[in-house]
Amino acid sequence: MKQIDVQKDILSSNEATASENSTLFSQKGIYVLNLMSSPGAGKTTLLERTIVLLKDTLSLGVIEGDIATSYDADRISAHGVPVTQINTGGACHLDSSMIKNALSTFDLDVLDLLIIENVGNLVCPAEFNLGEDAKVMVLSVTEGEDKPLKYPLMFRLSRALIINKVDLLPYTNCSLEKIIEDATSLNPDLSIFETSCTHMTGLNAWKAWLEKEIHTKRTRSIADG
Ligand SMILES: Nc1nc2c(ncn2[C@@H]2O[C@H](COP(=O)(O)OP(=O)(O)O)[C@@H](O)[C@H]2O)c(=O)[nH]1
Ligand SMILES: [Mg+2]
Repeated sequence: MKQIDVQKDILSSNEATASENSTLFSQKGIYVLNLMSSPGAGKTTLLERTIVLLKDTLSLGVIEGDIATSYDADRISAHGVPVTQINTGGACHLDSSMIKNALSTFDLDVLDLLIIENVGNLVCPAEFNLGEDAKVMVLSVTEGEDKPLKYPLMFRLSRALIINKVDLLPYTNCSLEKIIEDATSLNPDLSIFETSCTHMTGLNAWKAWLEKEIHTKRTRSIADG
């Protein structure tokens, strides 16, 4: 019996385009985040809060990935930030060629920070690099403390974990300590933030992390010429 490893081909072609995207982002001096979580964890709300915190000092752009609708793009657009909606029509993740195609809708010469909100899913988005500088994941406390060990890849590959909806902790049996312990055991370098996007807590530490990331990339590109 002959077997063709389609998965491997898809992933290696995705890597090639991700690498092209990454080179373009570096040439243009754009820092890029790939924001991932299960549906409803609070990605778009976090994005809206982040936009308010940063839009006076940085030029922002957003790519929204969803299976259907432009609901999230409409929420971002209300903040006056350039946004492009990608509808995957069923696919459970974004891939690097979708991002490449969406880039023509932005003025890349003026952008400092591009945030990509991936399709809500704790599995597939982690497998597809988009050319981003960092993967960041959001986990809300209502999803349960068992998620790091059940969905380890996303926790392993992310640079930062935002534990959101901490305002709801009193109404759940979720242990923040357990999430932090398990996530750190999978990825000791993970930066962890505890936030409530509705009560506006924990967001300054997240903002400071992001500003430092952007600054570090800029300093590195200047040093590299
Ligand atoms: N209680 C509470 N609700 C939140 C918080 N962040 C987001 N939400 C709510 O969670 C729901 C899903 O949020 P959304 O940002 O659309 O999640 P997404 O699907 O990951 O983009 C919305 O009703 C938000 O208002 C939070 O920190 N606390
Ligand atoms: Mg969303």
